[in-house]
Amino acid sequence: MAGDIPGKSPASNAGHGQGVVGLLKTINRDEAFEALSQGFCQHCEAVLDKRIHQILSGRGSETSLSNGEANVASNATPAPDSAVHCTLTPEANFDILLNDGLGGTVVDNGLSEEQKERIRFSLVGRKKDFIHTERVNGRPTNVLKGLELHTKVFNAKEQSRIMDCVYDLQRMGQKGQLRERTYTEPRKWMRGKGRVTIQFGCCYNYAVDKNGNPPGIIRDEEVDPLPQLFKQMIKRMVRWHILPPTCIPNSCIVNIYDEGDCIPPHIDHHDFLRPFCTVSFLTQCNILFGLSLKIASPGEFSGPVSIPLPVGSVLILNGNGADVAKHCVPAVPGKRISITFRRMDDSKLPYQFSPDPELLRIKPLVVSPTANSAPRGHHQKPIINSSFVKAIIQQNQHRNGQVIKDKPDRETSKTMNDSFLSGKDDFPPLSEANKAGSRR
Ligand SMILES: O=C(O)CCC(=O)C(=O)O
Repeated sequence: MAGDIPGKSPASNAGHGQGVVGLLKTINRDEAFEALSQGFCQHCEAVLDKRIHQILSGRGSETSLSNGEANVASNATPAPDSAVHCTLTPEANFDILLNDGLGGTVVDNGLSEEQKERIRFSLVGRKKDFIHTERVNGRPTNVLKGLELHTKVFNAKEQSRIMDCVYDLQRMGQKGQLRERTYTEPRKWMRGKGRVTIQFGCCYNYAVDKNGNPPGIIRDEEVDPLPQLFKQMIKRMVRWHILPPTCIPNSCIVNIYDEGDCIPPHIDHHDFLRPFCTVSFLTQCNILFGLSLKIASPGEFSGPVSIPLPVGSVLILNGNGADVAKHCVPAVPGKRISITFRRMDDSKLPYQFSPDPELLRIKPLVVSPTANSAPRGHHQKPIINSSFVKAIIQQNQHRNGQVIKDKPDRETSKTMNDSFLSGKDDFPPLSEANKAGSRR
């Protein structure tokens, strides 16, 4: 782990307890986690693995951060002679381009697809403890209970691939190449009103339509089936423990917002099961939640809770967060696309609907020593040791909820508000775009 960091000479990293160790002391736990969770060669992974285990079993003092790798050499998998130690690998090297679960045999840059998936899985940020108390039927109620925000689920390359797919679908819709009710592009007759929608799996009716159909799924109407890439997104969300395997989406709505477009306050129709989720692209914006959301001006709303939605993130709506609080997206600060994935209630399925076999057999990623079945060739031993991944996940779980949940309510609320306001819990710093959004 004594490798060079760009801009730092090896000399400046060495001795006097300064260098990397000194730097580590200057950053907080989350930043240290980020710095230590990617890009190491297998030898250094093994060093980290051992240290984490020693810390977990209360024996952290046996190997301090400064006493080098010698202590663990016997347990470490030696790096191939040609290996470059500790090059901080760019995120792109963990690219799996939504090929999740396709096995551990393909090796690229020394990492199999399975190893890359496990690294990506371990890097997902999970915030599950949103709190905002309002009185419901006279009782103080956390109206956000059930909301979860999972960040860094789709990386930049994947987002761009998904956007290319959406643009292709939009072009097809504009040319009349999709089924009639799949693509809807309303006339932009006033600010906030131009959001384009593309529906797959079922035709959802927002309001009583010209045929007198009430809001909900129109069972005798057909739209196009879920595109392949969207099924891969669903697969990822189930494999990465974001959506439960008991509620695999079989429909979705793509929302294409131009700057200034919005989605007004609503609770999603119960023709769709809970949980459901929305994935964000292109521009970070805020989603508002509350028992009562007010119209401030065309496209603009106000409400008690505003949650930033980073691009590449997945917001899960469940429980009170889906059914007690309303939500809305006020006029967005720039072009934004979201995809809302929902599972239809079996009794509301379109008459012509047939389940997609690919969506029936998705299983969540199993995190166990045997799951790490990477190729065992001389230069292709697993770089990510499964126990290391497990330790990271335990750390993630610890950091993201389980511990905080056990605290008394008042303290929990304070902790969450503090961390929320300070931008912790995997919220990236607010972008300029979002600052504009948060003025609302
Ligand atoms: O665009 C979003 O993130 C929210 C979408 C939404 O609320 C919906 O599709 O019902």
